[in-house]
Amino acid sequence: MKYLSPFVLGVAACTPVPDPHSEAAHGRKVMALQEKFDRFDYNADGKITRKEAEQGIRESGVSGVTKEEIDAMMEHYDVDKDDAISRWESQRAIDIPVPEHD
Ligand SMILES: [Ca+2]
Ligand SMILES: [Ca+2]
Repeated sequence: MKYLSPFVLGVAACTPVPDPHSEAAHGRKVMALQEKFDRFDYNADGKITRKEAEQGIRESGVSGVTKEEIDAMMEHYDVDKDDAISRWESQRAIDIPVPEHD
């Protein structure tokens, strides 16, 4: 199973840092994630629904994302299973790495 992470993908793309584990790098990641989160949260209710995630991925220009990959992503991030990714859930994703795929 492949886990897709638009947050982490976007963060990685815009914040190349020499030491990804430093405090400063972590701070930058969190800041980049906040921006990403706000961009994906189209109706600004503090949660990213599956629909918003799909729209965000599409508008990010990420192609070839399947429905199954979005399902896996939502499942991975949506800790409390309310079918939406809350801000704290997205922040948690930074501290708990997304499983690597082959
Ligand atoms: Ca929303
Ligand atoms: Ca949730």
